[in-house]
Amino acid sequence: FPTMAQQQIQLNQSGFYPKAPKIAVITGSVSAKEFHLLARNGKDTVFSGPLGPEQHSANSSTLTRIADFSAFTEKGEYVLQVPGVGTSYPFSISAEVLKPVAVASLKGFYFQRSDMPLEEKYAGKWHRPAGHPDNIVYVHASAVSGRRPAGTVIASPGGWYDAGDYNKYIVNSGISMSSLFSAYEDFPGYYAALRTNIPESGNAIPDILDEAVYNLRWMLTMQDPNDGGVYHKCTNASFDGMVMPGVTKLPRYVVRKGTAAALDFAAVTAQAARILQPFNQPLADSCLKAARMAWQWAEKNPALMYDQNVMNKQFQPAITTGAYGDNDVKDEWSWAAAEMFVTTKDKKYYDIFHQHLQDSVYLPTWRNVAMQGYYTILRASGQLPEVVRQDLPVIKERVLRIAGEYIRRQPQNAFQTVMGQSRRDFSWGGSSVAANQGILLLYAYQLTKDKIYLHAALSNLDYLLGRNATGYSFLTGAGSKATMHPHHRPSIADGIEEPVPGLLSGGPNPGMQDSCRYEKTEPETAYSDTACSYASNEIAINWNAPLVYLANALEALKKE
Ligand code: 9MR
Repeated sequence: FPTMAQQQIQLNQSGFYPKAPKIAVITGSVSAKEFHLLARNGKDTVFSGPLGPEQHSANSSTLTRIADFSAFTEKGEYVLQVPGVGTSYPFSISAEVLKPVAVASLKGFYFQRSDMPLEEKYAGKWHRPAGHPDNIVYVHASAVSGRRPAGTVIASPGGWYDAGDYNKYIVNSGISMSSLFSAYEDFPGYYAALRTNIPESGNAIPDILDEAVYNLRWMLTMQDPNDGGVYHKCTNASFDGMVMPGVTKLPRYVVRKGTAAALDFAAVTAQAARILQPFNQPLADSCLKAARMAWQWAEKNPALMYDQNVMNKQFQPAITTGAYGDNDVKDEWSWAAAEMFVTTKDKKYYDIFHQHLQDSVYLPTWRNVAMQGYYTILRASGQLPEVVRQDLPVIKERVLRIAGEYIRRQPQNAFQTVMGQSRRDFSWGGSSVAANQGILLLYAYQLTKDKIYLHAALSNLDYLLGRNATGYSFLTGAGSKATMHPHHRPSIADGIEEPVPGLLSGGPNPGMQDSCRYEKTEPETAYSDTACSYASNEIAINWNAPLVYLANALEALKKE
């Protein structure tokens, strides 16, 4: 059990890169004026510094004081000591300190695989039999069409489970795949050498792509080959109980085709087509064909919104699993157009992207995906024709404006992270807000080479790994006090004390839409490390994916 002092001293529990900023946040009322860094034996003081002034957090009643030991750069094992408080968790300063986090976050996807056994040599003590085979899936009444009339059965095997539940949703797969593919495209050399010990490790394809292809093949089954439309999800009618995957045998359905699903699918398969070209030409070709068909379907059905409540009034059985409903698909058009253009170089797609440049652009979420297309255009900017280059200043300016705001407000945050500058950062899946802010800052860094952005991105990884008002590391298996009871069915049902590793909890969410026990309820403290709490402690692929990007990008960039 952590001591009182350990619970008062919030820091990245994994540790720090030697030359990077190093900050611990002392919470509560503290009278000491300085802090000390001690060698792990607790005897030798290697560094001392002044504690910053007391700050009142804007997101809770927490008081903080900052201990900044960035000036200390020697590798080793340490504890931080504050007179009158005590000593922190032990942590390391080393160039390798974040590598396990980077690898584990990607390996987390392997543990979400649905239809294959997780063997002990890859899954360790979390090995388990295969889950839902999804080789018999009913076309739901909301999704029947001419060639697939009522009663049609299709196969839709494979893919990752979305989260703590056992359903598979195209919209959420869309942004998750985009984050992983973009991670690869931005750092191909780094990922060529990254191994995560999955069954495909050692083939000629980087592990991150092998992992993504596992889900891609499922996504391809979600397209109706007769018309190019894409089903919104492959799901039970209602959520499974808290059991291991594959235990329940409830019927599975593919549900209603929609515009968001078609465009997210087009974006992912278009990106896959160009990335997989050198590794698997036939698969790349299939992806491009699928992307074009989905796009054409969307052109014919440009605003078919998924509204589960309306659907359930018309069709049986009622579907009550995750909705991922969105009533604005402008950003999906923008993103899909960007991916289609960069893969095909066909200017007709660019024209659509260009039309949407007048729209506002936001930090990426499953509902707001335009920024993913901005990133893709920026990445491809060196190879773009002149007409396209005219828009680049606008795209850069928008990314740099958001990043600039983050930097400007960071010092006012009582935890000095970028995460939490706005109360709204704390919402369902807020951990993905932190990770996506980090990614945006890394694009700003690549554009400017100004290290202020790199360091700000790192501050949000610090947030996720412990420098926050809850004192938890939100990544299972990482840190002295990490999430132990995520709302994740395998972790609940497997009888193993430790949760499945490498999964990112959603984090504080003052909405508290579950009715679980929360000890604290303010925006940055409304977190319940209980299996019950799906609103603050579920895990999800669209939260893990930006963490994969962020942690691995920092690893790839650490020499800079
Ligand atoms: O991440 C989703 C969040 O933005 C929504 O507010 C919430 C309620 O609709 O749903 C979240 O997604 C969940 C999905 O619906 C079902 N699988 C688990 C997802 C994470 O909690």
